[in-house]
Amino acid sequence: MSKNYRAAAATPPLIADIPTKVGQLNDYLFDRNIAVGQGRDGASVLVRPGIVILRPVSGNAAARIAELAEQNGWTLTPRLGGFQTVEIPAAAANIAGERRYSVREISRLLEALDEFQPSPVYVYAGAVSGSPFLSGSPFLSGSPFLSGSPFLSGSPFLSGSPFLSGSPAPLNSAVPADAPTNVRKRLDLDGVPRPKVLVLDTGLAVNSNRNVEHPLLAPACVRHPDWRSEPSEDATDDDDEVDVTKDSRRELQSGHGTFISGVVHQVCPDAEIHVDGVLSSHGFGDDISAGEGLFRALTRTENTIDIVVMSFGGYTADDNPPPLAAYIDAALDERERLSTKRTESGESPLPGLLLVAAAGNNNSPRPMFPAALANVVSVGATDAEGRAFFSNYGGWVDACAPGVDVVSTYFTDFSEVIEPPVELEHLHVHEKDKDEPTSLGAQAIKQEFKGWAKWSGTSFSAPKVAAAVAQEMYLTGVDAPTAWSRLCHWEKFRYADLGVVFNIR
Ligand SMILES: [Ca+2]
Repeated sequence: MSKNYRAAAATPPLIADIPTKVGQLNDYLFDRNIAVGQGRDGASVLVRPGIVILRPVSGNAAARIAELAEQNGWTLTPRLGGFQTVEIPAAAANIAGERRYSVREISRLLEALDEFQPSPVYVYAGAVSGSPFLSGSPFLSGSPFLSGSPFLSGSPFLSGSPFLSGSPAPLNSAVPADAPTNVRKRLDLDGVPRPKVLVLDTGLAVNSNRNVEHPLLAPACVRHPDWRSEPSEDATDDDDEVDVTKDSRRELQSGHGTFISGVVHQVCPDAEIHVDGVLSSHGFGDDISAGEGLFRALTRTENTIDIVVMSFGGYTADDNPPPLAAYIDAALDERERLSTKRTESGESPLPGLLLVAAAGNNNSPRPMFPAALANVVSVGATDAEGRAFFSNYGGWVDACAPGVDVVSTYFTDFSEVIEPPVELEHLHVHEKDKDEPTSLGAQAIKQEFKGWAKWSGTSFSAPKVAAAVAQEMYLTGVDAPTAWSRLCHWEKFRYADLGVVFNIR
């Protein structure tokens, strides 16, 4: 390889536009303020249009950034933790005549701010099986939900696919379930502190008085005075809303945070659960909502949270860590620093902090973040046979737990009617059943939610592992990192590319 040849080759941009629209999802993603781009190897990413994020800088660098922003008419916004964002109006990133965003403006911002190591703001989605987002390249073709017939036969997956529903918006794939008969009771051990688990997700379902809606969760979940409530379907507030759009249908991931809180509670009933909303009702968040949610929650609890559950994830353009990694590093550093300060003044140290994340549901070894970060426990999903067909896998996956047909807490009173999937008749997979009426093709489905639902995904495996760590803490008195190191000891049973097996119902 000659030096001249290398010098002559232009460096391709970190992120480029994908050549085509993404089918029916196009409008949906546009309405959610999400741009679809591709990295240098063609793998797709979801990013916010017209914005980049910069890590903390000071002195001359800060002044230089302000000067550049002034010259170019960019909006500079300080963010929690010393981050700042540089933004042009999202509308300027719109592809002319189409309802989709271009990532060209992001590329320009990245180039202009190169010396400050800017990053796109990556979009994260709740890791629910049946959600078609975030698949490998080209966009959506790697989705297992459209390729193999077994996946089309189970109704949650079918109803989660926008291509089959006849609806421009993808449907929520949680289905009603009966209340479990064997919910474990609290041990209420004398003088033993409750492990504190923070759920960063869509929030928690509350009633009109802003009290925790679900009777099982009411004694377990802590509501903080700065509870955020905003009547917008794309708000990343602390309310887990059932139907913000008022069309009598749940949004794509309505109930996700409430469900996960219930998974934590069922595995470790003595855990004290804290919730911070970082995803919208559609299940979308980004580096800013997730990073700031983490900071906000750790600050309000005076850095006493033991375990953080992040059942969401996204991909980056170069498969290197996203800005959320810097927020996580900062949170861990802060915990360490505050703890040292306490011990130096003769107080007891703060507990160690453990972060746990869902590995994602794209049946892929491509690293999904934040799960793939070295300082985050990454959790994949199993079924009765081994790896669940949708679960991501690879050396970056640390643990796994059952993630199919998980039953947990949900909205206590909601009914919705799902119209028959209009395009079903065009599919060949059901050809042999053509003459037999199916519950899917023939009639609308009415779903009544009475507090419990059944849902699948690595989203629900991650809180099982987090709660198993919490239970170990509670029973043995160690902190979360120590409990995790015991539970992932080399003697424990592992699956290849899926880590330590937590066979928790
Ligand atoms: Ca709705």
